[in-house]
Amino acid sequence: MKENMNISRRRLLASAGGAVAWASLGGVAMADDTTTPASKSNPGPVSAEKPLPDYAKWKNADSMIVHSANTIETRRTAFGSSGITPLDRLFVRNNVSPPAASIMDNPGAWQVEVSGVVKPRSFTVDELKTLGLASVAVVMQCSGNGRGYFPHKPSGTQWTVGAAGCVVFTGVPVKAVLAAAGGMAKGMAYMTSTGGETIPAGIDAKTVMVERSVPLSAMEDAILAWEVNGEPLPLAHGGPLRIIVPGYTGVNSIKYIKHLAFTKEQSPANIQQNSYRFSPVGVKGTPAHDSIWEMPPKSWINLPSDPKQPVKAGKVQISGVAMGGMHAAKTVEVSIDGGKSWHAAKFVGPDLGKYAWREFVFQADLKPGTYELASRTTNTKGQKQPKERLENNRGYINNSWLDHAVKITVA
Ligand SMILES: Nc1nc2c(c(=O)[nH]1)N[C@H]1C(S)=C(S)[C@@H](COP(=O)(O)O)O[C@H]1N2
Ligand SMILES: [Mo]
Repeated sequence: MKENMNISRRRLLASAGGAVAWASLGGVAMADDTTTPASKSNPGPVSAEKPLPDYAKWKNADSMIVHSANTIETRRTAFGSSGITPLDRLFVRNNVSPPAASIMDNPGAWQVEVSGVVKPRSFTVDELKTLGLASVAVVMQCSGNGRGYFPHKPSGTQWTVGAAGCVVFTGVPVKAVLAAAGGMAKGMAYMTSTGGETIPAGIDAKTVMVERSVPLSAMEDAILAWEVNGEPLPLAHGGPLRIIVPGYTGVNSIKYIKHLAFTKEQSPANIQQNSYRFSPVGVKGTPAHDSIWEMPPKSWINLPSDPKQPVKAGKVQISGVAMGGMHAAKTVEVSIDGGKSWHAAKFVGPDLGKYAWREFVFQADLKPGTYELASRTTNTKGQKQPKERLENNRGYINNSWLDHAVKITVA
């Protein structure tokens, strides 16, 4: 049996479908890179029976929905109310299987190569720690968060709200690393990061490598991080070292970064050229379509949100999270009648900066009955969370307030 698997593995690796085969042998369908219909690649959102994979065993199982070994979502009722997502409840998403746990044996010795600079060189994490120190609270959110609400059932993980969390990363500003490498070489337009996954021989690297380019403007607040929420960055979240591109969707924040390059062009990797592109429904992404980079304003209600748990009539604290994308969330409104009327909600807890989300609450006095709860936010630039999603083939960037509304029963 085992031998047969090895034989077919070798065959698959030698074939054109090798890349996909490698990913699935690692326990995943390459959700964001295949064109498999949703019905085939995704059995649906709730799969409570699946165990947490070894590299994420330390997660709080009751708080998570395990879609697959590489796609693990936070339950809507499990975010907590402090505005910071506890690490053991933070979602995990890997496009391909993560590297071996042994890369965490000596995190200080992990090396990142820096190129497209005046003095190209490598830095160990220990060396980076001498160059600067910065902390930033960010919403880490998968580009496909909310994909489960698209009616055309895009292929990929059917995330609802939980492919997102707000955490504090600590590391060194990319700008300080750039200065230590003599500044940028002339004519560069992108900051390109490469993940530390080992790509098996026989596969065209471009088809599977996790390498993303973002415009140079994204460097402003970017850091190379080795710590999250005060803890050493675990493998599941990109340890020993990860780039954090605040305000951008998760895919742009490359884990276990092994190469940081300033480049004239965007990465030739498929994940840059054709995946994570905003293309019309039914049309595959190409370089001609917009890349999925900056996040728009978005909010949703977390509590109460369980349709199976009737809420006690009387005073109810309706709470959730609001993020502003590239600019701070400024106001949030809550509706209890499916968006017919709106009420101002209040922010709760500290303001952790423009890239963080903020907890909000609206206190309602509810009589027995059913209610449709929704929220919508506006950021400091006046950008509003829309009622409708923007349709696109792969179901990216869903910030529709209507899609995120929840029906509750008050008894
Ligand atoms: N090296 C590498 N970096 C990666 C990925 C990956 O597969 N490999 N996945 C990206 C995607 S799609 C997301 S949403 C985030 C998820 O980060 P998390 O697992 O820490 O929540 O990591 C990004 N960085
Ligand atoms: Mo993602």
